[in-house]
Amino acid sequence: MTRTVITFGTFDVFHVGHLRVIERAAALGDRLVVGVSADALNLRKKGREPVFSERERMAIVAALKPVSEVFLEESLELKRDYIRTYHADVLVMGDDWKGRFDDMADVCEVVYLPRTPAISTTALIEKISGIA
Ligand code: C2G
Repeated sequence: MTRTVITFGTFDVFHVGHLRVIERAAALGDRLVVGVSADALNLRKKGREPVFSERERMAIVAALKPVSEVFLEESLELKRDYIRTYHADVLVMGDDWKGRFDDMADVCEVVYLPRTPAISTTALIEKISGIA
């Protein structure tokens, strides 16, 4: 039986922390499906537009070797539907989301992975803005 893993993220200004979580998520199963958060969802959630558009972010994530399939995550509230649609056996999230999706445990296993320290999209944007 194929074990499907699902994970979600914005993956804006793609960096090694993003790569590591995707690699570790993929290692938990046979097939990794990634929900890339929509521009509109980001605007609602973070109050700013991502640097790269949803189409660009999806193209980058889809090109990664450990990723089998990508889709657009339109709402945080639709997690249960996405898990069902993609027949996910495991939901993986970074531990900045620890506890937030425990209620999905009735439809799949829920795993929180530790974040890669000392790197974030926000810090990168600040660093690059300082150089310009
Ligand atoms: N991440 C990580 N280490 C970092 C930075 C990010 O492991 N240094 C992980 C996050 O924990 C997350 C993934 O990379 O699992 C994507 O991070 P973001 O792009 O910041 O995703 P976010 O905006 O939190 O969107 O449904 C949930 C959302 O779509 C998650």
